[in-house]
Amino acid sequence: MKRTWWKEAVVYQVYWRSFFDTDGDGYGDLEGVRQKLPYIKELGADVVWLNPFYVSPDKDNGYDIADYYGVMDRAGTMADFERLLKEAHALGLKVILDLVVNHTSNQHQWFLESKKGKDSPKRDYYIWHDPVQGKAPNNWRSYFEPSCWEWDKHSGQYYYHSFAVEQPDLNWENKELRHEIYKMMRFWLDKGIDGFRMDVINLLAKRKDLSDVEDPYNLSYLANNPGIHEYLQEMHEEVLGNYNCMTVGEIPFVTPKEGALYVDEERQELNTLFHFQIADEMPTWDMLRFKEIQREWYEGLKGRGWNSQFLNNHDHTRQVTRYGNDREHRVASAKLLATLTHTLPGMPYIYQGEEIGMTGVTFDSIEDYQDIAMKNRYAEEVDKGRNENEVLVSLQLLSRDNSRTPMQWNDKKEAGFTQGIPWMSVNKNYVELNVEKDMQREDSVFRYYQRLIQLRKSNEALVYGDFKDLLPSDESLHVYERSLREEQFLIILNHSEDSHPIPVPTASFDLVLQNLNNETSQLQPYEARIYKKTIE
Ligand code: TEU
Repeated sequence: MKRTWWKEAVVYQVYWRSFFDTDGDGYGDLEGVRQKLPYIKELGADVVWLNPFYVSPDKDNGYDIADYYGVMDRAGTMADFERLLKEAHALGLKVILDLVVNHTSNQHQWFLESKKGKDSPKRDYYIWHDPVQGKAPNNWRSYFEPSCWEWDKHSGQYYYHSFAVEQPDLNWENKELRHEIYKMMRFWLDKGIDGFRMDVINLLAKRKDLSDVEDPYNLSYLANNPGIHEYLQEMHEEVLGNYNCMTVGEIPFVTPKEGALYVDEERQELNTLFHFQIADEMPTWDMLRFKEIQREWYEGLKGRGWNSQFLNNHDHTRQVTRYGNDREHRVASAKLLATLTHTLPGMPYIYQGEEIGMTGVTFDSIEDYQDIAMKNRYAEEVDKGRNENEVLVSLQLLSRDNSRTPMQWNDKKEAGFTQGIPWMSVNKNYVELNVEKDMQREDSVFRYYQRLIQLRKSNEALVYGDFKDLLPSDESLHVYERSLREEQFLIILNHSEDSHPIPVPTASFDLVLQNLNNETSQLQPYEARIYKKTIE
């Protein structure tokens, strides 16, 4: 496939509010990100993805935007952002921003105007509907609420929201609105940013048929509706095609077949995507399903478009807790998971803290959780009469707060994250598990990430190479090849707690990276090895 800078890049995701606080308000900030750019550079990443920092009442941690052109006080100022961008570029790092255009905050001027009544000039910027037989138009749920419809007494209509009540969905059928969004995108691109991560971008087009669905809990009806590809092609034509930028769409509910429609290079929509087949179908590790998903996406996108590899982000429990072993095999399993995301076909994404093997958290009380998705779900279930503790326990493993605890920089006060009171409690294991400690050790998770990233950078086969799963039905071992012309890599991962003999011949290969100190041919629990062969 055509070579591009972003296909070769490693992205580092910065959830700035939990990254580094420089003004003592307990929230990370843009100035904190700027100060830590050399750290990200040292790791070896090429692109920094910043979660939303626009003006926002912060009901959903910045995903409820009240002004797309400003910076929220908690994050800093526009001057802070400009300085951060300039320094990132000087270090050779690119910066991509979160583009949240499926919805705004209910405090956005557009919504305040739209809400004034049926005659408002902005009424049609959002999706309003009359009641049907005195009730909401249908039984559709939203991500965060039991119904996607919210009643507005003043104008006597319901408005539509795919997420919280405070996040009304924009009406993409309205041409004027679409052009307002394109204008805003140009504003940031003209400032010099290098692209966008596009929040739930496949939700922009809504279902026309408003009849009830059989299973309202399967939210797939919110996504991939007719019209979506026309919007994305228009966005490409109006904006994206005129810049040397990258786009990664957050695209829940897609199979490889539908996914290809978003990223096929001929179609001029998006560059790459996050699909959620792993996150949604695998609450815990499921080797056979994982292998199948990888094979299907590889086949589905081969020669057409580019995949992305991630196992966690700010919405999903930290990978070492969810898919590894965050106790006695924490270091080995963190490295094994890194090996996976950096050697499977697609771009690797590192979520802050993953590079030192940070773990998820369990808080004892619902009061200690902040996540709107979890809190709303808790209230809904408890309202049904379910036992409070049972509900809490059922939501803990996948709570979004698992990945949102502050970055652990050192063993000082609040892990070196803030001089104030952190907006969210620091994980208690920071005394042992922190950046400072990891950087001092040659065998740490951080050092392993550095080597892995360098290996990928110096071997095109790990980026552009063909992929072949050598043991599709083994439940413990994941063994695959990446090959390009004369280069061939063999990746052997023991994703299990038992030891196993190496299952394929390795005599003609050189061992180039290994996560454990083991010279035998018996793979230890969570052992990962990368072999390389140069074909004569
Ligand atoms: O997340 C959307 C979202 O909840 C899904 O993509 C979900 O992660 C997926 O279906 C797997 O279950 C985005 C943001 O990342 C999130 O933080 C926001 O709360 C949400 O959109 C609303 O903007």
